[in-house]
Amino acid sequence: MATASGGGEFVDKFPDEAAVIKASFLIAFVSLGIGAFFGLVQALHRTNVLRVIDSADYYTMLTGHGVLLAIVFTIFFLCGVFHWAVARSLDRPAESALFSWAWVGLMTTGAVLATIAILGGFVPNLGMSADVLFTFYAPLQAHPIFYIGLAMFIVGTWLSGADWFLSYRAWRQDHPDERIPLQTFMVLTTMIMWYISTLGVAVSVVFFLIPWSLGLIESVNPLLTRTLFWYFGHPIVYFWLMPAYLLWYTVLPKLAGGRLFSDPLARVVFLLFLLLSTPVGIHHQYLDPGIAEGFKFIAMTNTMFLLLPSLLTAFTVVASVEHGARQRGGKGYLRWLGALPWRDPAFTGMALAGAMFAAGGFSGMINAGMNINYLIHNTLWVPGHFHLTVGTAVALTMMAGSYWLVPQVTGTKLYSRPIGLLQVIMWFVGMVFMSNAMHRAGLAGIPRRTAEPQYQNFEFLTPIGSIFELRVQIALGGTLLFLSVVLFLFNILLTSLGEESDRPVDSHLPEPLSGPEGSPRILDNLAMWTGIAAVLVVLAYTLPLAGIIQNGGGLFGGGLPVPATVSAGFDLVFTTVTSAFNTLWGVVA
Ligand code: HAS
Ligand code: CU
Repeated sequence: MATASGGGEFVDKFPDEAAVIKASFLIAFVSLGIGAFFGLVQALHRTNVLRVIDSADYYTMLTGHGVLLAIVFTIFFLCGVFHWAVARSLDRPAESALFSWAWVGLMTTGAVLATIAILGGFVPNLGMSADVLFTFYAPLQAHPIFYIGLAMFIVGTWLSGADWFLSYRAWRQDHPDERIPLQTFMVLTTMIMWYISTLGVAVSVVFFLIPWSLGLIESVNPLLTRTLFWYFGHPIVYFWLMPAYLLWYTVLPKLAGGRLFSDPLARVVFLLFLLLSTPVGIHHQYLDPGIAEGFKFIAMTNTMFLLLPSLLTAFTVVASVEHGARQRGGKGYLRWLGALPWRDPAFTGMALAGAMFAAGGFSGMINAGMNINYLIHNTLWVPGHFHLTVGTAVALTMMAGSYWLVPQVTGTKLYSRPIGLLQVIMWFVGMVFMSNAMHRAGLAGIPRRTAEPQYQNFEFLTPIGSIFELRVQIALGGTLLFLSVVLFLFNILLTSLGEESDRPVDSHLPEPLSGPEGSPRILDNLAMWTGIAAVLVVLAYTLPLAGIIQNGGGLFGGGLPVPATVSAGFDLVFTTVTSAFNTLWGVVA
């Protein structure tokens, strides 16, 4: 990692890349602003504190909130960070600036089209709407423009990955024997995971949802489009998380005054995500009829294995931060925490994001248990979980990271560190209120995805506190979060409009304490890991998909309703395995 971009600002060394990164960040931040505003309106509406929209428009807003924040903001920011990471860690510009602008352009056009289709929902006469939420599976149907926009956006991300692979290939020719620099390794493994997982949503959008919304086919098999969505819908959460992990592994230790504890461990973590992110999607479908319990059980087991890379991350990143604190004179079992640079908004924001992720990971473990999931599925618990994960571990890390990254690509000085610090703390406090109350509301049975959670003549009960207090916490938390975004955008806007700085950011990233040299070279064999990941996906999905197609009236549905528990696919495996076992047993005994 060492001296890759040593000397001078990133923008001076890689002006073309800096321009692409700035454009990606700009689109990310505009989406963040609009999405956060929608979030505020929803939080106040749901809690009955302030109602400025019709309840019917709530779903239009909710879709805008989800798509703009969870898809457009996160992924454009990812593209900016990855573009930065590849250029700096390979120490070379992209192969073709034109190609980079092509993916920025395609993704932007796609995002704009999808947003227009969503916002169309506010204007009934327009005949265009996409109130399908960010989980856009059937039977909800959107205007074709929404799906076409999404398809363009995803193809754009494929091209961005190609851009980074091309850089890597060119670098490899000049450095035939070197280990892949860590940041590039992280980018490439994440993109391979993305290629594998987006195949599911691409098939769903291109073969089913677009033809169906255009009226070319009469019906779809809803469970099939749901399953294809979740095939992609779980790995996308790690696609959001990996840029945050990239920053936690390679930047946070430096900001803490230390060095990454172990480079090989970081590689293993990213490989585990590549292997395990996709064959778990069915954990979003524990309550779907039409998928046999056995497949759900397999998805649960895989999900529990998938906790490992995050637990390893908790260990490695905290150890690296502790190393930093001790370098700064920190002592004791926990007293070292006081020696960390808490006045630096980039550090504090990322550290608070990590701390909240520990809680979000915990609620994820609860979601993942098949039986406990029945308690919380479709309740406000789930938004509580994902506002800690994507909404904090990812979003807060991205905002905090911006305080360190944006000045490197603009060449200007961060406008205000104190405002930055206030902003990240405000996010933390707002999220403590909101996510805690959402989790508790979920346990009381309050549903998610509804403008009218209060229902008439029905009273929800909570063992501790009161429903009123939960509503107040959600409204207060949501308001603080929105104000935090306003502060962030204000700070970044003034940073980018500021004068050129003569004191560049200290962008040098120190070598890890334990480098890649001693670790097996097989870790860098990307083709092999891709092959294994593909095999795992085939094993996890072939039979469930076959069952869904067979029992759900074929590829395009329209048949009989899906039976509640039967799955021919699983029965087939089960009987084959048991009869094989019996035969084998007969031979042995
Ligand atoms: Fe999840 C639902 C299970 C992680 C996002 N999840 C969702 C939805 C979203 C989402 C958006 O099994 C809702 C989708 C919808 O609309 O329906 N999730 C998990 C599990 C994990 C997990 C097991 N989720 C995430 C991440 C997300 C995300 C990451 C976004 C980025 N989730 C589920 C399940 C459901 C679900 C079910 C379906 C629920 C239902 O019924 O609908 C795990 O990956 C979590 C592992 C994490 C840990 C924490 C490790 C701690 C770390 C902190 C390090 C500390 C630092 C601080 C850096 C084990 C790494 C250092 C600083 C110092 C000062 C020392
Ligand atoms: Cu998941």
